Amino acid sequence: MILDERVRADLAGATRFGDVRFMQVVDSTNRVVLDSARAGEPEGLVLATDLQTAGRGRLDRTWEAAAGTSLLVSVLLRPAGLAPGSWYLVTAASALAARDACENVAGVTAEIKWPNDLLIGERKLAGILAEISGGAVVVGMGLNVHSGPPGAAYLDEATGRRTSRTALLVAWLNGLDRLMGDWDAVRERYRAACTTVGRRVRVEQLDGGRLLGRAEGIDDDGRLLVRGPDGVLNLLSVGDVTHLRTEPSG
Ligand code: BT5
Repeated sequence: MILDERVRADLAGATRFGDVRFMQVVDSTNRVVLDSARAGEPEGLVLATDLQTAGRGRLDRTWEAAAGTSLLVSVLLRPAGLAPGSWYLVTAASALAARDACENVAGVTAEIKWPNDLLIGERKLAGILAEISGGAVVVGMGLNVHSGPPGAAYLDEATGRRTSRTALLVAWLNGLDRLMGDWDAVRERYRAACTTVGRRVRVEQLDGGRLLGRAEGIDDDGRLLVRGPDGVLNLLSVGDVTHLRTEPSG
């Protein structure tokens, strides 16, 4: 991935991302940036890599990407003035900026599945992991560009040509910088863009439980509202959602 001085200088001049770093190989960009956050590093640190040896997903899962095929990046943010209950808006902004970057750079329209996966059809194109430490949020994104694991979507397959990871990174950081702080707009844009709302869904919950129902909305705390078959409205903060095409059978 090419991150030359001009790219860095442009980002430093136009956005809060004044310290954009690249490492050929790292265990996890989130791990490194989270350690920097804990050490007091200011907002604006960005770390991208070509290869992670221990890429993290949510809930102790792993993120897989062959060397040089994906945009693998983490950013350090310190969202001043945002109540802790509203910090989901930072990941919502990251997902919106990622969707916009795919649209503007590659011409690909991805869907946002709650809480912040990017999909093409029902296949996962990108995942976002937010980790919090003190007043910092580290947002990491893995976006499949030149290839992806079996069953995953990737941009070059969708477009039939090669999309620059650098161009995607620059677009994502510029978009994220603009959205940060504009929280009312983020809340509304995220609600409008999240295609989980209105769908029949299956949700695997943290406790191993499973819920089938219809997603009716997203509340002001970012929770997904799912009406179960018993008519009860469930408020979900975490969980794995599958969009269902047909009426669930049980
Ligand atoms: C996520 O987790 O979707 C968040 C992924 C965040 C990865 C980035 S890469 C840069 C930064 N540094 C890190 O260490 N992490 C962040 P989750 O919703 O738990 O999804 C993980 C699941 O997605 C896995 O269990 C696999 O089933 C699947 N998966 C793994 N790699 C994938 C890929 N490249 N494309 C699509 N799906 C993948």
